[in-house]
Amino acid sequence: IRKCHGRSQKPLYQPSPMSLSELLSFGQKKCEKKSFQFLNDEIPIRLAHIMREFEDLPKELLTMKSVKLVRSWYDLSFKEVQSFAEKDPDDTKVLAEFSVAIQNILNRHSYVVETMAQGVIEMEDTYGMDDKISERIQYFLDRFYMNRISIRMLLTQHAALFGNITNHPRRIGHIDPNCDVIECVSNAFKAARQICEHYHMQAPELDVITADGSKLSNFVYVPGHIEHILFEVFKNAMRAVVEYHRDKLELPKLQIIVAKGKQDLTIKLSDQGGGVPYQDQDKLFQYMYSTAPRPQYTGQESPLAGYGYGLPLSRLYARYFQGDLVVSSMEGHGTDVYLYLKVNSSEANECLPIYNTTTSRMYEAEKVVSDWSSSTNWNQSIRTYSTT
Ligand code: W6P
Repeated sequence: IRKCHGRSQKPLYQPSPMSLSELLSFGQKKCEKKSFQFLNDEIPIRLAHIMREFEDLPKELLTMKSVKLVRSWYDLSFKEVQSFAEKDPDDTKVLAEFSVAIQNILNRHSYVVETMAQGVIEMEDTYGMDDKISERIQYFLDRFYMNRISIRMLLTQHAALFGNITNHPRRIGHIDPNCDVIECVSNAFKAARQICEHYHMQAPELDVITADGSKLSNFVYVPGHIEHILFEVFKNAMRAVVEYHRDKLELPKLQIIVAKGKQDLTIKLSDQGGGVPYQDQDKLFQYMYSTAPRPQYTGQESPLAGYGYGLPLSRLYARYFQGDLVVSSMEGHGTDVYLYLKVNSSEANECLPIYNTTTSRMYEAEKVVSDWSSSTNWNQSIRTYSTT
């Protein structure tokens, strides 16, 4: 990233976050040339920011072969997009080549999450893992995967709008201007129930309630993201219920409540799966903490389940458009998960990691010192930095 300051003192080459409403109106214009020009500027910037951030990772991680492989994909894709910088946007042949290049990039990066996860495992096996390294990697992976979500959103949007894929009648690319949340709930539930029944021979039922006065129409969102998140949350809830009520003939139902207010559309999933101790609730969102046995890595399979990345990634999908995913549990009873989404598409701005000096300091922190007598998961730790 060139450190280049214009007269405005604003560094150049910063990513431009788009809101859902901007993405929607951009998509409705269906101007391939405009889209080409935007992506031509924006994709290299987003790639460059995260490629620079790689450089601050611990050497122990950077030398792992899976991590090197992932970086080589980013290098290649950066060069591929850059090669269009000088090309004529009015040439339809250029636009067609660009679409092919985009599809190649999407395919090349299909298994980035699994491959990075493998890299973390390789490092752990070689050097071990401690809290400091695990915290740094958590920080990086959240930013790295958020960056990836954002790039894939833009690229798949272009591919859906201008490729020869048949679109859902209502949708503009992946955005549904009248997103049917109840249908998302139902699709995610059915998919999760299939998996649960496959492994446990039974699965809890579901009650869906819409809060009084909630008119769920005209909600602009990406149904794929909601279904992805709810699928993960349902799998966790079902597993908890089935395991907590082992050998019982009847399982307590899951419950979904959907409410739409002025700001938030909230989807709450409640299970009676025995809950999670308060101490352990943060661990649900940690990449380096997984009770599941490690899956055999083949570089082929797509389910992430075994890596335990489902919940941290789902929270990133929720946060991507300024929402959130929050777990609130009662040990001995059950768990509530709240998925918060923005009602107003103009407030649903992409949440993007940007690389700057604060970022690099996050990786330099020598040790974390607590200013409370026992380590808590609610206080902000103070970082110390070496002066060398
Ligand atoms: C649990 C643990 C969990 C995580 C995410 C969603 C639901 C649940 N239920 O017991």
